[in-house]
Amino acid sequence: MAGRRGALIVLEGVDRAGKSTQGRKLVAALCAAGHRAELLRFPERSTEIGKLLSSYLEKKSELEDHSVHLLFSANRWEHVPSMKEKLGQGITLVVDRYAFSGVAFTSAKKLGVADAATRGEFGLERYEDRAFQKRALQSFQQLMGDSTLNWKVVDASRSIEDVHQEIRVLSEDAICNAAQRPLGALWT
Ligand code: NYM
Ligand code: MG
Repeated sequence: MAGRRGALIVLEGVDRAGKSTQGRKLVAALCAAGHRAELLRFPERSTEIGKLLSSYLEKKSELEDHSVHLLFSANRWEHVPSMKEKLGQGITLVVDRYAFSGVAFTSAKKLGVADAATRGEFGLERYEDRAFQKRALQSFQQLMGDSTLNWKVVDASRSIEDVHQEIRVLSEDAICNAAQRPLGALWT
């Protein structure tokens, strides 16, 4: 509806939970239902900052932990102006990871100094091992407990289609509710 802002829908979770598949299907379904919706993902690897992050994740370069955390954050901030503009125009944004991944993955790192030896599994990106992912999941669970945000937990172990239907219904609700919340509140 004209004058209404779009919803900011963030898909969070551990690696290989199916976020990217679901994000693509969700945007396609929302567009088919007549909404204006676009897909974004973080890290967004195409910018200068994104390239530094991509190289780090691919283990082609080393970066100090605090600086890499801030680069992930900067990579989100460099997109905030265009995100706000789109939301203001009524476009719903489906975002494959956001700041919660930033917290969950950095804190998983901190918890894991003792077993850092699990790294180095050939062919995998940094962080993509069982022990690390388990700690990231614990971190996500903590974030959900503390947060006043509107989290919905979706069981991703079901079929792609079942998960999709649940996310689609939740997203339609979020789009209806978006108009009632001021845009500024999202970035405080
Ligand atoms: N990641 C992602 C972080 O460590 N911090 C962040 O702020 C974000 C957004 O990047 N293992 C990590 C989580 C993933 C990795 O993401 C690459 P993807 O979705 O596989 O491209
Ligand atoms: Mg990945």
